[in-house]
This record gives sequence, C-alpha cells and structure tokens, in this order.
Amino acid sequence: EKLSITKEPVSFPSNFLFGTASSCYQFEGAFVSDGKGLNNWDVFTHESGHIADGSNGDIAIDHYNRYQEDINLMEDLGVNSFRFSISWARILPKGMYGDVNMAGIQHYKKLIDALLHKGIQPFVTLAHYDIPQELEDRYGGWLSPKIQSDFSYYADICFKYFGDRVKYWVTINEPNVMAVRGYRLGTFPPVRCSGSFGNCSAGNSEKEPFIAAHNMILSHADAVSIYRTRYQERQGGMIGISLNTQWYEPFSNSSEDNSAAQRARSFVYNWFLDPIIFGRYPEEMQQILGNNLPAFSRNDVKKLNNGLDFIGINHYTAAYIKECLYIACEHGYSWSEGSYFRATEKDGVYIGKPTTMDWLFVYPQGMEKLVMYMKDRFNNTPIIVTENGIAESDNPNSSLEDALNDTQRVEYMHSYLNSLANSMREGADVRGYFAWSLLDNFEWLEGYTKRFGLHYVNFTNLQRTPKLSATRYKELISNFHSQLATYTT
Ligand code: GBH
Repeated sequence: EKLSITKEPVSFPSNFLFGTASSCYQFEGAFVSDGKGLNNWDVFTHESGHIADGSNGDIAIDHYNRYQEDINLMEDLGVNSFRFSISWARILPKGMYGDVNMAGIQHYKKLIDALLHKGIQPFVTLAHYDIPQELEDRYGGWLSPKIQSDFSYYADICFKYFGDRVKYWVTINEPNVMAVRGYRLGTFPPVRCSGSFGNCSAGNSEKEPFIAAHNMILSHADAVSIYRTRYQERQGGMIGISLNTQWYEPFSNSSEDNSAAQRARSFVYNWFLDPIIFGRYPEEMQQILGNNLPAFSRNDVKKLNNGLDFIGINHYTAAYIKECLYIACEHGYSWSEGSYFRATEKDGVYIGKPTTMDWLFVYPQGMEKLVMYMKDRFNNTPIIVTENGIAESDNPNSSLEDALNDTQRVEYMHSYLNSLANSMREGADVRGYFAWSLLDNFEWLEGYTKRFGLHYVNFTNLQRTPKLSATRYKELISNFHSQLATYTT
C-alpha cells in the first residue's frame, strides 16, 4: 500500500510543515550530563513499581549524543520540521533558584543549528511532562501559583537564546494529561490522587487537578505575554499550546448522549482552550464545578487576552461517550470528571480497529471531525497536528525484518492524513502535521515495551533502522512537493 493523499492536495499551503515529533525525556538520555539537574521524571522512574519494564530515561535512545545521526535520518525522510522539547532542568537545573546552565544552552544551540543547516525548522516545546524536581520539592510544582513566574522566567531565557532561529513554540505539551494523571489518577508524577481515584496516599481534594490546570493555563499566558511584548515582533514566530485531543462520538443519538459528548470535549480540551482563547472556563464546567473551579482575576484575564497563534492537537483516537449526569456513573466517573462515561465499544464492537495500546483504536474520521469542531468553536484559529501515530509491541522473538514491516502504521497514517486533508478541503486552516514519532523511544509508563517510531531502535545497541512507514512517509512528502510544484509552475 502507498501512503498518499488520494484526492487533489490543493488545499495544502506550500509552507505546510511535514515533520516528526519527539520529547526530551523520551529521547535524550544523558540524564546527568553537562550540568543537567534532575527532573520529576528522573525521580519518578527511579522509584520502583511505576514503569512496566522497570526502565527509565537515563539513557533513553541517547538522542542527546546522537542528534546529528538522527537529523541525517530526517534529511533522508525529507521532512521540513522537527518537533522536540527542551529539558527545563538542563537550562535551569534548579528553576529560578539557580543559575542558567550554559552547557545546556550550548547543546540546544548546536541541535537547532544542525537542523537549520539541513533546512529543517525547529518546532520547540518548552515543557513536555518533565519539570525540574527542585520545583516539586520547593513548592509542589504545578499545584503552586509560584510555578507561573518560574515557567515564564524559563520561557524568557529560551526565547532570548533560541528565538532568533526558532519560529514555532509550544508552551506546554498536554497539560490536560498532566493534570489528570498527576493530580487525579496518580499515575504520573507527582502521584497525587483525588476523590476516589487511584491508590496513592497523597492528594485528597477533588480540586487539585483544577488547581494544577489553572496554574498551567496562567503559566502559558505569562509565557505568551513575554513573547508578545519582548520578542515576537523582532523574531517573527508563532506560539501555541498542544492538547491531547480524542474525538468523542455520542454513544447514541439521544440528546443526553450528545450533550455528554459535548461535556467530554469541554472537560478534556476546552478546559484549557476556552480560557486561553475566550478568557473563561467552558459553561458546562462552571455549571457542574461551581466554586471548585478556580477563578480568573481581572489581571489574569488581561494576560489571557494574549491567547495563542495556533492550537496544537495531539490526536490518536476516539471514544464513545454516554450520559451519566442523572444516573449513577459506572467506574466511579464523578462530577469532577464531567459525569460522562467513556466507552470504546458498543454492542460488542470496538469503535475502530484495536491496537497494542489499550486506549488507541483506529478511527480516522475522528481527525476530520475534531479539526472541524476546533475550527468552528475557535473561529478558524490555525491548527497544527503536533502528534499522530500508532505503536507496535516490542517482540523480542520477532525478526528485524518483521519489525520493520509496519504495514499497520502505514495504513493508519494513510487514513488519518486523508481525513486531515478532507478537513482542509472544507476550509480548516491546518498548518502542519507531525508523526509521533521519529524513533522508537521511552513510552512513559510502558517503558520500552511499545514502539511508536517510523524508525526501529535496537534498545541494546541503539542502532536505528527505517521501518516501511519511513519510506512511505518520505514518498508522500516528496509526491506532495512535486505535485505542489506542478500547481505553482
Ligand atoms: C502523547 O500522549 C504524548 O505527548 C507522547 O509523549 C506519547 O509518547 C504519545 O502520546 C504516545 O502515547 O483515558 O483511555 O485515553 C498520549 C496521551 C493520554 C494517551 C492518556 C493515553 C490514557 C488513557 N495519553 N491516555 S484514556
């Protein structure tokens, strides 16, 4: 099968970003090199019992040392952009409580220059789950409003040192996942549970996810304010945020299930996007949560006015949503979650083809629906798909040849890219697409047992080999560019 845009790709702008994505903790390794401080994921993975295979990101896939080799792979792919995140603890090992680590600055300068040398635009995330451990120890990380000035101080340093060459910034990756996993389910650091969730001892208030989220929203707003006032005019880049965005399909066509699906969208992504774009939390959240939702001061609203330049969507899958506002919610879904029930099957049939990730079902229509939903709700704000992808399970018994023959990923990318192209034909302002991921890497709680890469990584000798999907993605990009050339000449 070939990966191609099946109808005419006339709606792709010529500066459309085709890239691959990564994050520092999952890729870099070198966890104590060149003055880097420990971050919350270093500490978390070193406590036993959290990660499926007992592994950690100490070495990860050694991208810190092998970045030039990885850029050569990108050059082969023909991508024009690379999404990566900066390790906050490499730049500021102790946050605001310590000095800038110039060795960290030098590392990212080299990486950025090496990318630009090959014509690859750096697309930079400031915080992709990891924060300096110092900030957890000092004041409880995202739970404290103190993180707002710490984050914007860090952002300012990044704009100052890298902003002449970086034209795309993401403030925070998936704050919605960090808030829920870190402060409700307790499966991510700092392992705090709320209400009846999880089995951790720390955390006891249903409010914590909302407090952490509030501080993330205001940290974004502070960083954007700094970019707008001190850098953007001179540097000319764009700044946005990336949310984890599933598509929610109502379980039935009842009006209850429809409004439950709408509530799910609000409780999962409008939670962040509405304040940043409209200056207030979604109506449904205000109604259900009342005073348990923190309030924005007049000054906060002023800062939020700076908004964003693009919405980053990390989109992988979809789910059905059932009403349970007036009936008992199954599995303890409660008011603080929006009182809806999430299902991945109906009448014994999955919403889409299942994959090795228990949460990831192949539902390509969801891409178009989600993008059109975002376009309508947020008045045509530019959209960038900052992640989309699928995993294989690590299988020590399979041959390398089999591991490279990732036809499932080729089909997945094909269907999702075509769905994205449909939304663009319908007028959505989509500016880019990043495949998650360039390379197999450290998949958080799953450790090295799941492989999301377009390239296979041998986790023993760290050798990289392109999978079939890399070849197909390369063809798609080059066909697309040659077709474009024929349109413009
Ligand atoms: C992204 O997050 C991350 O940004 C990236 O680092 C990661 O490697 C990649 O995806 C692949 O996982 O309530 O059933 O949906 C993925 C977000 C959010 C996916 C939580 C799983 C959990 C279960 N994850 N979700 S469910």
